[in-house]
Amino acid sequence: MRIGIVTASLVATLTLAACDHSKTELGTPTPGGARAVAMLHTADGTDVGRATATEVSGGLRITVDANAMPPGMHGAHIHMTGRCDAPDFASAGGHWNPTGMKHGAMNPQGPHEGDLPNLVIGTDGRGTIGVTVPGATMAGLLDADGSALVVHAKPDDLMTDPSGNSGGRVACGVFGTS
Ligand SMILES: [Cu+2]
Repeated sequence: MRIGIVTASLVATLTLAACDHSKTELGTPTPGGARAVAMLHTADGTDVGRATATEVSGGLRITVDANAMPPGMHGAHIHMTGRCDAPDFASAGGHWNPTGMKHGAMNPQGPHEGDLPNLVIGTDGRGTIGVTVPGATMAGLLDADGSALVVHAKPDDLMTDPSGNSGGRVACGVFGTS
């Protein structure tokens, strides 16, 4: 048994040594990192999935797991205010943009920290996003007025300020710790 423990700790040591460069690599999981969750719902209150934000090296890891949504591409962003008042979710405000950039990953003056890749919903009504947002912090996400994950009716062109021509807001969820 003792040999087993020594072997396990040796493997752990070697693994740490081998991955030493990862300390500064964007997106590396942070031990004990905080996590926030947003339950997504439509204007009529239907549950359509969830989003998570997790502290990682150099930023926040954002995931979206959506279901029962219309197939196709939908713009998805973190918006600046943690309020999802139906029917239009305008209460969530504009995109989370603490660094004062323009909208879109393809915009030379972008992106907003809240800009995410399009959410691609399949014929089964399901879709996911998994992305790391560099520079984003949990303290910023969960500031005094919070933040929300918003899914739009149309694709985000990832370029046109302020919201990529992504149309109306069809689902929304307020980030909170759980
Ligand atoms: Cu949006």
